[in-house]
Amino acid sequence: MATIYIGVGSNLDNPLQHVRQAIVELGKLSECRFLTASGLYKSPPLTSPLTSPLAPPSQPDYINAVVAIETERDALSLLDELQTIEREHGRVRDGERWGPRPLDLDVLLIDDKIINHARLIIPHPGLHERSFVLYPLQEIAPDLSIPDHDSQKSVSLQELIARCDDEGLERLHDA
Ligand code: ROI
Repeated sequence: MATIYIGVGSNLDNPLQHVRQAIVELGKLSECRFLTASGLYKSPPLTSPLTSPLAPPSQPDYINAVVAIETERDALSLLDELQTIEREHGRVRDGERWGPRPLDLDVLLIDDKIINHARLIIPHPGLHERSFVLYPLQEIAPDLSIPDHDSQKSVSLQELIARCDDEGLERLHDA
């Protein structure tokens, strides 16, 4: 049985509602047991490193949360189901990497596995420096350690948080 952490994010068309509804839907994934959800967080959009930090924000603030589930399911079949949920929330994958979206569901971690697949990289590549992922994760799994793709060693969540600016992240309330 694997414990899987899933990042939930939205910044379009009533983001709070998309995130709340997505958490309910993650509770109903087939052959999965829902463990817990973090509170809801609001943050300014993290945009492409190529965008000037002085430019006005080009998209609305995000609402984020992290959910933990337990399952024996294959990671890619789970990814298919998550992408179906994204589409049901109006998400169109048009190849725009840093664009606004009604719902983003990212598989962040699967136990202490490292996966390098064309469709799925685990741990999620942005996880190490994204406050909107690290802080909600800390709330539900403070003792996590996270494997590193390069060194094959792991780093504690506490250490990543100590290195990470909170980037204007604000905890709103429980999910
Ligand atoms: N920025 C924030 N604050 N939250 C997100 O969930 C988020 N998701 C994204 C990008 C565009 C990187 N920026 C984000 O995919």
